Amino acid sequence: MGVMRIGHVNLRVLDMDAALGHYIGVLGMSKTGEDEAGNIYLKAWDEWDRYSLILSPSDRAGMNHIAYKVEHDSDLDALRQRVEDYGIAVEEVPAGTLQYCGRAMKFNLPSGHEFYLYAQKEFAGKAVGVTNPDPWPQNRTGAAVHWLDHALLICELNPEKGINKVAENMDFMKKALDFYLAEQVMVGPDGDIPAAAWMFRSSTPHDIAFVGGEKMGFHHCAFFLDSWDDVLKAADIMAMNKVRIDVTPQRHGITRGYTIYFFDPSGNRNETFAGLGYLAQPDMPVITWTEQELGRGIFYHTGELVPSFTDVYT
Ligand code: M3P
Ligand code: FE
Repeated sequence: MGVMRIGHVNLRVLDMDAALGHYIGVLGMSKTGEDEAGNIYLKAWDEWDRYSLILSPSDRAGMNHIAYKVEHDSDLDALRQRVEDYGIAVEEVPAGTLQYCGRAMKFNLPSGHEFYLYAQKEFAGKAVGVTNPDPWPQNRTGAAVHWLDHALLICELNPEKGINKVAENMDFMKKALDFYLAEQVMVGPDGDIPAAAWMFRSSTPHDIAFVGGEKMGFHHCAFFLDSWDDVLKAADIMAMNKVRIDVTPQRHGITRGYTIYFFDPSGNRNETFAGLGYLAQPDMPVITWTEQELGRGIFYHTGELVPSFTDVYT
């Protein structure tokens, strides 16, 4: 079936102890590995693969790479061909290059973001097991996020200079990797410039999103929670732990998710994403947001764009 889902993100952090306090203590992830370079590997309780987050020590925040898991090893060769036919160079890296993973295909999205496809990652198992499991683990801590849900990447958009990396990424993801478009934002006097896109391979409204900005970067990665109650409690836990909250709990118009935006101690933005949103299917009509209603698309209740939200990213 090709790409199944988001596999992991690799974020750079300035202070590893502070980062672990955030991702383990506040979000409730578990440490599941480390390597000689000082990278720390983490998973959420309902994930079965060994990790969904790699934290790398660095002196500047941001994302090193993002990786998606394909169903079969043979998908890697098929997709490599498709990506190369599209005109993007692919490097095959041997097993273990991505720690605890099999061979992987590495390339850059048209926007420049480093992207991996892999088929195999060491199995760790869900915290509740698979035999007569409890609905959630009793020993969970913090917000106890269930899994890494999606990431949003900022892509260079400068219509005056004819640069639109959102449009280029949309085209590439669709044609080379068979992603489907769930929602888009169209701007400009004629409403014909794609400025943001939410795309999926699974059945949720997005597995990846692209938003136009001044320069490429990492806007956020989001972790799944079940319900609105869980989102409220997660915000309580963040407040108890003095986490810097960017946007308090509310609803997205786009994707219908229940959200909180907040920062890890290095300034990387995280999100909680709760609710199904809707069942995304390949034949679902694409949802379009106009420039006039963009505020409501992002923050449905106020309908107001918060400048810090769109301008601040790593
Ligand atoms: C989401 C989402 C922006 C919109 C973000 C939307 C950055 O994060 O999960 O639907 O404009
Ligand atoms: Fe999001």
